[in-house]
Amino acid sequence: MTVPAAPASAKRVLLAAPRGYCAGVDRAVVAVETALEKYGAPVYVRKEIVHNKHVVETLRERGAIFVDDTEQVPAGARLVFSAHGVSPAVREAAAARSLATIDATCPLVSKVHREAVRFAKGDYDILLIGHTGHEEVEGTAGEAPEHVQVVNGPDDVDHVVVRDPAKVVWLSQTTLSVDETMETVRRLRERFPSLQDPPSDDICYATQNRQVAVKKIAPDADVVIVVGSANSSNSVRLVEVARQAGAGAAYRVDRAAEIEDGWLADAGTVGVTSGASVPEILVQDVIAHLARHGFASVEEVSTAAEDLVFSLPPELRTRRTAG
Ligand code: 0CJ
Ligand code: F3S
Repeated sequence: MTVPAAPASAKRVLLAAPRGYCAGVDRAVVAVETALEKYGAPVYVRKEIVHNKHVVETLRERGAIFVDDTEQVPAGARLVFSAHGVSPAVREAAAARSLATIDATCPLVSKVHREAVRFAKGDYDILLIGHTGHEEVEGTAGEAPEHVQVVNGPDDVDHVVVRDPAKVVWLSQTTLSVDETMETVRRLRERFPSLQDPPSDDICYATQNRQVAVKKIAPDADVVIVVGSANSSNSVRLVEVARQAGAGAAYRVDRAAEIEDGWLADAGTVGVTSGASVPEILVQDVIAHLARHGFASVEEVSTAAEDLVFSLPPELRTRRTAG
């Protein structure tokens, strides 16, 4: 599909699709909502359930208490693990406090955990491409700390030291830039020609689809606005991908009020997208803001259809009565 050309004078919005919530985020947010309904407030959540300010504030108002550590949760209370996953050490710490845990880890993150466990059992050196300090990376690395080393990107490759270059595999965080990760892998393979690939893509379908969609609109956009929070890896990657794909400029905002008039002053076409942890209401607020600034025409540019849905964690599934 080609992006329709705009008349020279028209101000328009190109709205990327897919954008916004992925299956794992939807499941995690609904898990906290359901836990609040089922057990009543408070429900404790370890870290931000997803990396979005609006989501966290809304759930906090409804009775969720966000903590950094299991130590902050009263013994015996109910604790939800965030979509980004946790290490076995965190699970053990929760069990030691007799916490009733609900695991909202995205199944696609759990899949990477299983890969790490499997390759560690085979005594591989595991090169985990991802961002040091990100919760997902801490959780995955924590499955096999003796075998995993984190590679932060292409410039980190020269620092990698392995025991046996013939027995090395790369895995990755689910929310990275596909292009940058392929460059990291290319450089790793230059150093370790026997480098093994993961059994399947670790960068998830939602991350990939949102990057493909923003690449489609970016070359025609004077400005791309990405809705997402500053700590949302996949949202920040969308800003970078938009710039690399030819957007005149690209900015991240948490909400419409953060859009600066100067960004729009000389723009004819504004691209809009959102990260996987971003509720659609925030995008619609941006669309309304742009309409008030003369960008009344909105064309959605779709590069994929998504219909994946994950079932809730088992503790929260409603039982069907027989009959
Ligand atoms: O790691 C994940 C399971 C992705 C969750 C959705 O996005 P977000 O913004 O909460 O997290 P990232 O910082 O990983 O993109
Ligand atoms: Fe899961 Fe990917 Fe979303 S790993 S939480 S489907 S961004």
